[in-house]
Amino acid sequence: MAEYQLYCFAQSGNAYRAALMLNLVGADWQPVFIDFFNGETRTAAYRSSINEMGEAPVLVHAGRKLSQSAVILEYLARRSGQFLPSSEDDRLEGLRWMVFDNQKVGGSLGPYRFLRNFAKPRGEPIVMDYLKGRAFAALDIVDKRLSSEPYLLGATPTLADISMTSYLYYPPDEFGFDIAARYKNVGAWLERVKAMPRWAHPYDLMPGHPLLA
Ligand SMILES: N[C@@H](CCC(=O)N[C@@H](CS)C(=O)NCC(=O)O)C(=O)O
Repeated sequence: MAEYQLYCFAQSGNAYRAALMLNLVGADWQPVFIDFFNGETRTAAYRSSINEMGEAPVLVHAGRKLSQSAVILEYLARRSGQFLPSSEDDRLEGLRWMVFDNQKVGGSLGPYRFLRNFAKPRGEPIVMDYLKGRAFAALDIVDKRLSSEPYLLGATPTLADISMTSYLYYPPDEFGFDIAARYKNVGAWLERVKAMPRWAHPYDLMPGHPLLA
Protein backbone atom coordinates (compact mmCIF):
# COMPACT_ATOMS: atom_id res chain seq x y z
CA MET A 1 0.00 0.00 0.00
CA ALA A 2 1.19 3.50 -0.80
CA GLU A 3 2.23 5.89 1.98
CA TYR A 4 -0.67 8.28 1.26
CA GLN A 5 -4.23 7.53 0.15
CA LEU A 6 -6.35 10.26 -1.36
CA TYR A 7 -10.12 9.87 -1.53
CA CYS A 8 -10.96 11.67 -4.76
CA PHE A 9 -12.65 11.53 -8.15
CA ALA A 10 -11.56 12.89 -11.51
CA GLN A 11 -14.18 15.62 -11.89
CA SER A 12 -13.31 17.28 -8.56
CA GLY A 13 -11.20 20.41 -8.74
CA ASN A 14 -11.21 20.48 -4.95
CA ALA A 15 -9.56 17.05 -4.94
CA TYR A 16 -7.24 18.00 -7.80
CA ARG A 17 -5.46 20.49 -5.54
CA ALA A 18 -4.42 17.65 -3.24
CA ALA A 19 -3.70 15.14 -6.03
CA LEU A 20 -1.51 17.62 -7.89
CA MET A 21 0.38 18.52 -4.73
CA LEU A 22 1.03 14.84 -3.97
CA ASN A 23 2.40 14.35 -7.46
CA LEU A 24 4.49 17.53 -7.52
CA VAL A 25 6.21 16.74 -4.21
CA GLY A 26 6.94 13.21 -5.45
CA ALA A 27 4.88 11.50 -2.75
CA ASP A 28 4.14 7.79 -2.79
CA TRP A 29 0.34 7.96 -3.08
CA GLN A 30 -2.65 6.19 -4.49
CA PRO A 31 -6.15 7.44 -5.23
CA VAL A 32 -9.21 5.89 -3.60
CA PHE A 33 -12.21 6.39 -5.87
CA ILE A 34 -15.25 8.16 -4.40
CA ASP A 35 -18.45 7.39 -6.29
CA PHE A 36 -19.57 10.99 -5.86
CA PHE A 37 -22.16 11.05 -8.64
CA ASN A 38 -23.97 8.08 -7.11
CA GLY A 39 -24.14 9.82 -3.75
CA GLU A 40 -21.29 8.17 -1.82
CA THR A 41 -20.38 11.33 0.12
CA ARG A 42 -23.99 11.62 1.32
CA THR A 43 -24.05 8.14 2.84
CA ALA A 44 -23.97 7.61 6.60
CA ALA A 45 -21.00 5.27 6.13
CA TYR A 46 -18.93 7.94 4.36
CA ARG A 47 -19.82 10.56 6.94
CA SER A 48 -19.10 8.33 9.91
CA SER A 49 -15.90 6.71 8.68
CA ILE A 50 -14.35 9.03 6.05
CA ASN A 51 -15.46 12.65 6.47
CA GLU A 52 -18.22 14.01 8.68
CA MET A 53 -18.40 17.06 6.38
CA GLY A 54 -19.48 14.83 3.48
CA GLU A 55 -16.83 16.22 1.13
CA ALA A 56 -13.97 15.17 -1.09
CA PRO A 57 -10.97 15.21 -0.90
CA VAL A 58 -9.75 13.28 2.13
CA LEU A 59 -6.10 12.43 2.68
CA VAL A 60 -5.20 9.39 4.77
CA HIS A 61 -1.71 9.25 6.18
CA ALA A 62 -0.13 7.60 9.21
CA GLY A 63 -3.40 7.21 11.10
CA ARG A 64 -4.64 10.68 10.19
CA LYS A 65 -7.62 11.57 8.03
CA LEU A 66 -7.44 15.12 6.77
CA SER A 67 -10.05 17.02 4.79
CA GLN A 68 -10.26 20.55 3.39
CA SER A 69 -7.77 20.86 0.55
CA ALA A 70 -6.05 23.87 2.15
CA VAL A 71 -5.32 21.80 5.26
CA ILE A 72 -4.06 18.93 3.11
CA LEU A 73 -1.78 21.27 1.16
CA GLU A 74 -0.39 22.76 4.36
CA TYR A 75 0.25 19.28 5.75
CA LEU A 76 2.01 18.08 2.59
CA ALA A 77 4.04 21.27 2.28
CA ARG A 78 5.24 20.95 5.88
CA ARG A 79 6.06 17.25 5.52
CA SER A 80 7.85 17.60 2.19
CA GLY A 81 9.42 21.01 2.77
CA GLN A 82 8.20 21.97 -0.72
CA PHE A 83 5.94 24.83 -1.80
CA LEU A 84 6.09 26.36 1.68
CA PRO A 85 6.07 30.17 1.73
CA SER A 86 9.37 31.33 3.19
CA SER A 87 8.32 33.89 5.81
CA GLU A 88 5.53 34.21 8.36
CA ASP A 89 4.04 37.06 6.35
CA ASP A 90 4.08 34.95 3.20
CA ARG A 91 2.50 32.05 5.08
CA LEU A 92 -0.41 34.31 5.98
CA GLU A 93 -0.55 35.72 2.47
CA GLY A 94 -0.70 32.19 1.04
CA LEU A 95 -3.50 31.32 3.43
CA ARG A 96 -5.35 34.45 2.36
CA TRP A 97 -5.24 33.39 -1.31
CA MET A 98 -6.25 29.82 -0.50
CA VAL A 99 -9.33 30.98 1.39
CA PHE A 100 -10.17 33.35 -1.47
CA ASP A 101 -9.74 30.50 -3.95
CA ASN A 102 -11.88 28.09 -1.92
CA GLN A 103 -14.68 30.57 -1.49
CA LYS A 104 -14.64 32.69 -4.63
CA VAL A 105 -12.69 31.04 -7.48
CA GLY A 106 -13.18 27.29 -7.01
CA GLY A 107 -16.22 28.12 -4.90
CA SER A 108 -17.97 29.62 -7.96
CA LEU A 109 -16.44 27.66 -10.84
CA GLY A 110 -17.03 24.30 -9.15
CA PRO A 111 -20.80 24.62 -8.66
CA TYR A 112 -21.15 26.37 -12.05
CA ARG A 113 -19.43 23.49 -13.86
CA PHE A 114 -21.34 20.92 -11.80
CA LEU A 115 -24.72 22.48 -12.62
CA ARG A 116 -23.77 22.84 -16.30
CA ASN A 117 -22.45 19.30 -16.88
CA PHE A 118 -23.45 16.85 -14.20
CA ALA A 119 -26.52 17.91 -12.19
CA LYS A 120 -29.93 16.52 -13.00
CA PRO A 121 -31.73 18.71 -13.76
CA ARG A 122 -29.16 21.26 -14.98
CA GLY A 123 -28.87 24.66 -13.29
CA GLU A 124 -31.49 27.37 -13.80
CA PRO A 125 -30.26 30.30 -15.95
CA ILE A 126 -30.54 32.78 -13.07
CA VAL A 127 -28.31 30.60 -10.89
CA MET A 128 -25.84 30.00 -13.73
CA ASP A 129 -25.58 33.72 -14.48
CA TYR A 130 -24.98 34.47 -10.82
CA LEU A 131 -22.22 31.87 -10.43
CA LYS A 132 -20.58 32.85 -13.72
CA GLY A 133 -20.56 36.49 -12.66
CA ARG A 134 -18.98 35.55 -9.32
CA ALA A 135 -16.37 33.40 -11.06
CA PHE A 136 -15.46 36.13 -13.55
CA ALA A 137 -15.16 38.73 -10.79
CA ALA A 138 -12.85 36.44 -8.80
CA LEU A 139 -10.77 35.53 -11.86
CA ASP A 140 -10.36 39.25 -12.65
CA ILE A 141 -8.74 39.63 -9.23
CA VAL A 142 -6.43 36.64 -9.73
CA ASP A 143 -5.49 37.84 -13.21
CA LYS A 144 -4.56 41.27 -11.85
CA ARG A 145 -2.50 39.66 -9.11
CA LEU A 146 -0.58 37.63 -11.70
CA SER A 147 0.09 40.62 -13.95
CA SER A 148 3.25 41.65 -12.09
CA GLU A 149 4.69 38.42 -10.65
CA PRO A 150 4.97 34.90 -12.08
CA TYR A 151 3.29 33.25 -9.08
CA LEU A 152 0.70 34.33 -6.53
CA LEU A 153 3.23 35.11 -3.81
CA GLY A 154 5.98 36.37 -6.10
CA ALA A 155 8.94 34.73 -7.80
CA THR A 156 8.46 31.14 -6.64
CA PRO A 157 5.49 28.78 -6.64
CA THR A 158 3.84 27.95 -3.31
CA LEU A 159 0.91 25.93 -2.06
CA ALA A 160 -1.34 28.91 -2.88
CA ASP A 161 -0.61 28.34 -6.59
CA ILE A 162 -1.34 24.62 -6.31
CA SER A 163 -4.64 25.44 -4.62
CA MET A 164 -5.65 27.98 -7.25
CA THR A 165 -5.33 25.46 -10.10
CA SER A 166 -8.37 23.54 -8.81
CA TYR A 167 -10.84 23.87 -11.73
CA LEU A 168 -8.63 25.78 -14.16
CA TYR A 169 -7.25 22.90 -16.26
CA TYR A 170 -10.63 21.34 -17.04
CA PRO A 171 -11.69 21.61 -20.71
CA PRO A 172 -13.22 24.95 -21.82
CA ASP A 173 -16.28 23.20 -23.24
CA GLU A 174 -17.23 22.15 -19.70
CA PHE A 175 -17.56 25.85 -18.82
CA GLY A 176 -18.66 27.35 -22.13
CA PHE A 177 -15.74 29.78 -21.92
CA ASP A 178 -11.96 29.50 -22.14
CA ILE A 179 -10.41 30.71 -18.89
CA ALA A 180 -6.80 30.68 -20.15
CA ALA A 181 -7.73 32.69 -23.25
CA ARG A 182 -9.96 35.16 -21.43
CA TYR A 183 -7.50 35.80 -18.56
CA LYS A 184 -4.08 36.11 -20.18
CA ASN A 185 -2.04 36.28 -16.99
CA VAL A 186 -3.89 33.31 -15.56
CA GLY A 187 -3.27 31.48 -18.86
CA ALA A 188 0.50 32.17 -18.73
CA TRP A 189 0.65 31.14 -15.06
CA LEU A 190 -1.22 27.88 -15.84
CA GLU A 191 1.47 27.11 -18.43
CA ARG A 192 4.21 27.77 -15.85
CA VAL A 193 2.61 25.40 -13.35
CA LYS A 194 2.05 22.85 -16.11
CA ALA A 195 5.78 22.90 -16.93
CA MET A 196 6.69 21.63 -13.44
CA PRO A 197 8.05 18.08 -13.24
CA ARG A 198 5.30 15.54 -12.51
CA TRP A 199 2.45 17.91 -13.38
CA ALA A 200 -0.56 15.94 -14.62
CA HIS A 201 -4.05 16.80 -15.79
CA PRO A 202 -6.92 16.05 -13.36
CA TYR A 203 -8.40 13.49 -15.73
CA ASP A 204 -5.09 11.60 -15.80
CA LEU A 205 -4.40 11.89 -12.09
CA MET A 206 -7.66 10.82 -10.48
CA PRO A 207 -10.08 7.95 -11.21
CA GLY A 208 -13.56 8.21 -12.71
CA HIS A 209 -13.11 9.84 -16.11
CA PRO A 210 -14.93 9.53 -18.41
CA LEU A 211 -18.06 9.51 -16.35
CA LEU A 212 -20.23 6.49 -17.11
CA ALA A 213 -23.86 7.30 -17.81
N1 LIG B 1 -13.32 23.68 0.70
C1 LIG B 1 -13.37 22.26 0.41
C2 LIG B 1 -14.43 22.00 -0.64
C3 LIG B 1 -14.66 20.51 -0.83
C4 LIG B 1 -15.88 20.24 -1.69
O1 LIG B 1 -16.87 20.99 -1.71
N2 LIG B 1 -15.82 19.11 -2.42
C5 LIG B 1 -16.97 18.71 -3.21
C6 LIG B 1 -16.53 17.78 -4.31
S1 LIG B 1 -15.71 18.63 -5.60
C7 LIG B 1 -17.91 17.97 -2.32
O2 LIG B 1 -17.51 17.00 -1.73
N3 LIG B 1 -19.17 18.42 -2.25
C8 LIG B 1 -20.16 17.75 -1.50
C9 LIG B 1 -21.10 18.72 -0.84
O3 LIG B 1 -20.90 19.93 -0.96
O4 LIG B 1 -22.03 18.25 -0.20
C10 LIG B 1 -12.00 21.78 -0.04
O5 LIG B 1 -11.28 22.56 -0.65
O6 LIG B 1 -11.64 20.63 0.25
